Amino acid sequence: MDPLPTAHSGPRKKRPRQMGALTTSTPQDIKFRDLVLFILEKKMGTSRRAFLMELARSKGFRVENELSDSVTHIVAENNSGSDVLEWLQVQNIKASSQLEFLDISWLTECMGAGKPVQMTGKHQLVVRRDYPPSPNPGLQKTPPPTVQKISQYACQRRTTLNNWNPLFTDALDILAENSEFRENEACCLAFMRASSVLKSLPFTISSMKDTAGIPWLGDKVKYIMEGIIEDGESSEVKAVLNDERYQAFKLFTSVFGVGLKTSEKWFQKGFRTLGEVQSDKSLKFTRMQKAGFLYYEDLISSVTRAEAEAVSVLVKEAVWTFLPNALVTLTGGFRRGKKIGHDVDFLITSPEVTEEKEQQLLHKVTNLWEKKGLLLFCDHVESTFEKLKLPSRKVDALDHFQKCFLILKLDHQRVDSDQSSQQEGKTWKAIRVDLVICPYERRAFALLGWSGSRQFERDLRRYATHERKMMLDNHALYDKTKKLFLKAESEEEIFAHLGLDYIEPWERNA
Ligand code: 8GT
Ligand code: MN
Repeated sequence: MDPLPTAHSGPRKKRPRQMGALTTSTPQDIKFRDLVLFILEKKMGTSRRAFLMELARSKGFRVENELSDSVTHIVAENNSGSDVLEWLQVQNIKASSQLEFLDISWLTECMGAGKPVQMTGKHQLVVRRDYPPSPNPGLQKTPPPTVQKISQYACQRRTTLNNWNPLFTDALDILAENSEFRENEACCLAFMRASSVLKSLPFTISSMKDTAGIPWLGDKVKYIMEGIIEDGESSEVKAVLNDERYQAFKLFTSVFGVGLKTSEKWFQKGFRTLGEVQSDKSLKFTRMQKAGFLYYEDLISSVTRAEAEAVSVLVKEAVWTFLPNALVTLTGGFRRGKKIGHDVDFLITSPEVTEEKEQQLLHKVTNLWEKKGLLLFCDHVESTFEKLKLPSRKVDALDHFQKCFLILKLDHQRVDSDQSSQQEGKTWKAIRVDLVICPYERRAFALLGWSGSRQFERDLRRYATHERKMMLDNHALYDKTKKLFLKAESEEEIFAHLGLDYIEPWERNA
């Protein structure tokens, strides 16, 4: 997770995307810095590939010779999405869910236009990423004849990473993000809820008839969906992607430590690129933002599961040096089965530990890393946890446990089958890591809260409040009718208290 906004210039939720390189490290002739292309040679041939690469570069596109983490778009000819995925698998490269697979027709149109053109359904080589193909996908593609009632709450739906409606959900996610950038909370929530419910469907929507009975699809959302069904793309989304404010905010918030407030300030000052921001002498950067710029390239390239596992080993080694019986659990997106993430989140807890020892642990761990030269950035947040405080009513409440937001130096050598974009001479990658420590008796609540997704968490709290007259947060569950705290040793017990069927972590990708 990311630190929540503070009263001053605190960072907000940031999703570093693959935004291309910083001005300093890319040649002048790259015009479109937020795309990094890789052209697949398979079925295309060496000379045609070389010709296309040169052509694209001459038009200002960044084209990589090798497939690396920074690549955002793979362009292929005469290959299906599954062919490309298979090729990646043979190369032992994991496809990130942010990687676009595109047909050559997209590149040809871009060359014609002299700039990136909007990707539509006809360009996209559709494969279901993140999950192995199901044995009989044909059976699932159409809506089941008797549609079960779909709950308005994400915590009553099972949402795996097997998204059957990426065309719609990608569009809605962009619109939600744009509303967030414009601080239009109601709109943002509407788009997020719609996207979330579509992610839980076990079939692809192919006509508006398929949307009957699906909650959260308001008029605006339906209008967008109709556009996509008719034209393979949404003109609203297209307009957002070309919008100056959206592009600038997207770029600015991709820097660790930069949230909406800072982005707004930079945008108002007329800045549009990171190079412009960095070269302005009057701006003051926070320690976090300085680190964000310093490790920008590493931080925008997604963390792979192999990297997360390697970080996990580092964290366990350090924690167990001081508390050998501590439990260290990988949480966040990786616990939900995601193959990539923007950071690595851990929950630490230990039975039979004094409050004092617990309070010191994270400091001891970061001191140890500092001595070893592994700590690139560290921000400790002390605990404000009080045992008797009622759970927060807010769905996006801050949690009160002690935590630290870090950037660690991860040696490539520590990563199994490392495929990461090893820059020449650089033997490590900067990785964002969050550590949270909680009292042992709170571990089930903390684990549930830190496993996400954010939409799943919001709906769990909303469900507790509105359907059960209970209050749930990362620390506790309180029954308002009985006026007592409900204890839980496991996530299953929390679901049971709430009268919910248990939803596994990998079904919480709402
Ligand atoms: P990722 O792959 O982008 O890292 O996805 P993620 O792991 O799901 O998101 P995250 O931003 O790393 O957050 C991990 C989980 O921590 C989220 O699902 C969120 O519900 C939970 N979380 C808390 N407290 C806070 C908080 O104060 N800020 C944020 N951003 N997330 C929090 O429990
Ligand atoms: Mn995370």
